[in-house]
Amino acid sequence: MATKTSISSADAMELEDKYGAHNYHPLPVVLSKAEGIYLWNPEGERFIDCLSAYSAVNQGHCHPRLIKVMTEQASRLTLTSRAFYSDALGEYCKYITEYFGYERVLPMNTGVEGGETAVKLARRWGYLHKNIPDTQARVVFVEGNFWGRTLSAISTSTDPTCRDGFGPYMPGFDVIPYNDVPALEKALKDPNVCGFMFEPIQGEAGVNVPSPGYLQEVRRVCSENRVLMIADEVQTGLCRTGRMLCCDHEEVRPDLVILGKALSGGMLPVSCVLADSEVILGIKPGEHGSTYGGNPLACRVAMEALQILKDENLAQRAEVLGQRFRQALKEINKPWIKDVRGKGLLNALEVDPEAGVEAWDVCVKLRDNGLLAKPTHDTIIRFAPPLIMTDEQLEEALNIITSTLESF
Ligand code: IF1
Repeated sequence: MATKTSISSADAMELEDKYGAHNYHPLPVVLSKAEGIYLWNPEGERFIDCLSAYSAVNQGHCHPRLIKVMTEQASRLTLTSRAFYSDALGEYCKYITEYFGYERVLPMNTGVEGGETAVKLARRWGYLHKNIPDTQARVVFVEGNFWGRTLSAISTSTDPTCRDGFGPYMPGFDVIPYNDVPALEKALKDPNVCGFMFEPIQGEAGVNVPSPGYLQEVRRVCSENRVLMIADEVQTGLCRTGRMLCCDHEEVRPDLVILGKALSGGMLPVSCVLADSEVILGIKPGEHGSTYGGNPLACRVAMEALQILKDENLAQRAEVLGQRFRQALKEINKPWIKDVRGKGLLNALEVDPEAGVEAWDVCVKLRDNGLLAKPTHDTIIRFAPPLIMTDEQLEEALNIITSTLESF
């Protein structure tokens, strides 16, 4: 049971409203305790988490193994900066590169820092290995992309909410349609293109699953044009879609893989770029980094978070549970349900905007019935529970979702 905290939900929301930036519009629910798939508010009410902090807690909230490792390391050594060595970073680099089959890793903190790092690595590779004239390197992105909130990231965005009012924008980026191989072939013919960065399933855009074979075609076109294939697996990676990496669904090996979110199982921000030496060693000492990048606490927690994914067979669990989830939602016969789609436990229900049912209202009702999900782009409800969910817990969640959807 949740322990009573000193502040009420109402007070917590009021304080945030009065003293905080208004850069979010959260669902009106306050969380004060979490364990596994469950969240509690200060009043002790329990909810099933179907967002997983946007896929950052694939291992479940407050996983005991992560708490143990984090507590032990935190009481020993948390941060050295990269001015000195630590006894954890080398071990972590070996572990994670062998885990994913890449030669090297560049450790950062947030997912968007991983994306920025990937763009810098690709541009540098273009100058060193593709003879692109200095400052002329281009990276191609896709419509509907989301890779964070920095000025580079929003410079590639096609979402006015992310982009408008923050110009001027980063040059050297092109945007083409997603899931469009002819458009990719045309764009990558430009000899100044050094990289193509994309999500193997677009999360924020609304769980956009590309056509079967798209990932293999991306691999082919990138290889044929000597363009680095950069997979942003910050949200789709780490077992979320039913494979260790989403690109594994088509046995495709990107040149760069960006990881974040569940890389720490929700303990602290940990991200990285995985690639081979020709790419990663393009950045020389002192040319890139961050205060916390590769800190000992992050290294130990990330190794444990990755080990849990394997020990608890979470890719297979996501695959099996996801199939059951989509099958159950597809059986709900409502005219306002436009689509149910996804892979593994990254799923979405799309509401028909003409049908007079608001996704927000559905999410508020789900909250009242004890389950938390959040709409994206007004009409799409993303369902992404922690991957550790048991069969019984899935049925519990489906009972709540089904009864709630039936009530609209
Ligand atoms: C917010 C969205 C999800 C990501 C992918 C990189 C990043 C993200 C594929 C950057 C981050 C987060 C950001 C957070 C909400 C959430 C989100 F709705 F914004 F788009 F998940 F879909 N690549 N996504 O999804 O990672 O720097 O945040 O660690 O900004 O509201 P980050």
